[in-house]
Amino acid sequence: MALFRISTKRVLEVQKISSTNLLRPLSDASTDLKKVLNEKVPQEQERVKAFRKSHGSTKVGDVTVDMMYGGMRGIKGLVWEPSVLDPEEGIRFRGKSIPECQKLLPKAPGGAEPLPEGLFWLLITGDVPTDAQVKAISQEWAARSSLPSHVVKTLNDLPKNIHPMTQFSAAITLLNSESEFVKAYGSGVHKSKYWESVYEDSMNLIAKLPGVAATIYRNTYKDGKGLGSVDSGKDWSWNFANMLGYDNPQFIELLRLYLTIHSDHEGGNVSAHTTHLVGSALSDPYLSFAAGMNGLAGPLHGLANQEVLVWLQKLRAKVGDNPSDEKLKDFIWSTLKSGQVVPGYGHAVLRKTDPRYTCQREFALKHLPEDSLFKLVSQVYKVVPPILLETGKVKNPWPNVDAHSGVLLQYYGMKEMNYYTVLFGVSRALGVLASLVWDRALGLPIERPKSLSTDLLIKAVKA
Ligand code: CMX
Repeated sequence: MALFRISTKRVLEVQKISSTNLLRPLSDASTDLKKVLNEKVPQEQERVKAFRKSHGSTKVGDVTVDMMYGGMRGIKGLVWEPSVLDPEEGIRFRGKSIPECQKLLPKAPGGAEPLPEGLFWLLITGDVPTDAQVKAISQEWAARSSLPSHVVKTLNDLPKNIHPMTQFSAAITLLNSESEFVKAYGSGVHKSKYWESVYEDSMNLIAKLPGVAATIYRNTYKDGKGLGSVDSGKDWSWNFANMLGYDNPQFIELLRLYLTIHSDHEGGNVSAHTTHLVGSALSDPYLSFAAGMNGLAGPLHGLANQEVLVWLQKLRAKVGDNPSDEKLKDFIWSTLKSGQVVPGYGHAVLRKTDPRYTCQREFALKHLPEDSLFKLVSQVYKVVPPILLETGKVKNPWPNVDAHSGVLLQYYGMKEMNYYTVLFGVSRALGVLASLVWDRALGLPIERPKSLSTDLLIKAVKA
């Protein structure tokens, strides 16, 4: 067995080289995404097969006792194609940073932010799409967007006090009545074809999520009426905003940015890993993604989107607008001393300010520089990191994506903070479902790592 070790940097380099070489854009620039994938899948299957043949027993890391008790931090144990997270630099989607995606991906007419449709194309194919390819995805998602009546009825019947994430997860689970994968599996389709129906389910699910999410929003916070119909001439975010009841072009631009940057954060985070794990049992994409959403609903993960705003409101109530740094510090220390986390700060992998935070800050500097809540968020950015460092235990004192999203939504009138994680969930579908298609295309098996009891671990270590 080859025993040389591969550093994370080397893994990233290899990933960059191989994706540039092998996931080349198709020469015909087809706007048919499934056709594009049909050509890529066999190439990629061959590449992985050859790689495993030559390096299948090469060691890529060690596992320590601390890693086992410490949430598996740092264990390289998953393959995830759409994105890789560098601790210092942040996320790269198929090798492209967020500023690169903002520059390269197609935009809506007159818009400045990337269209999430383009990001999805990039995540699933590895290619930067053309305007025509992105337009085709907008149209395809519009065409697939209708909701089955039992899902709408169930959502309409739910009490308003059910948390929006619970409603979201329940509706996604119920959507599995529509699963093409379930039908194909039931009819005995060969496993080499699984990815095709997983692709269909993924496209249908992504297309239906804005309708599900908007129904939840309007039922929970508005009069339950007024869901506009989907316009196939408009993009996914425009239609989502319209169904939510927002027509401010700047809010729609924000939504495009928001839905792009929350999409994927490599494979180890709770929502991504859960979707991948549940999918490995050949649960269909609806069940797999619903499981991932139940993980996103945790306060240490996606619910931090909501928790940041709850915390900021408490902060404001306590110290008022324009507080001194000293007053802010006292509040932050009181949060820490009461055994709570400062939401929106820290990360399991990142060791710098999250570029997803930075691009939202840039959006705020451009569109709402004088907003008082934005000013408070900026002051918190200055004051929190030194305090977290002073605790001596927080590995990353810098803000993550969740520290900035709420203030932008508040500015445009979406005040219902309990809803924010649903928006995160709609976006997260793009990354985890792109990955799920590749999981089945590459024939990845059911996931089943080995666990040990403490007694057995002590024995193993002594031996
Ligand atoms: N406030 C207070 N304490 C924090 C902290 C924060 N923002 N971030 C980490 N810590 C603490 C941990 O709770 C841990 O304390 P104990 O040793 O007492 O258990 C210690 O610092 C070490 O933790 P770590 O190794 O730095 O961080 P982890 O990898 O264990 O956890 C995360 C990462 C994100 C869960 C953590 O930083 C946190 O709870 N942050 C606040 C919640 C948040 O913003 N979550 C969203 C993350 C992004 C996302 O998934 O959407």
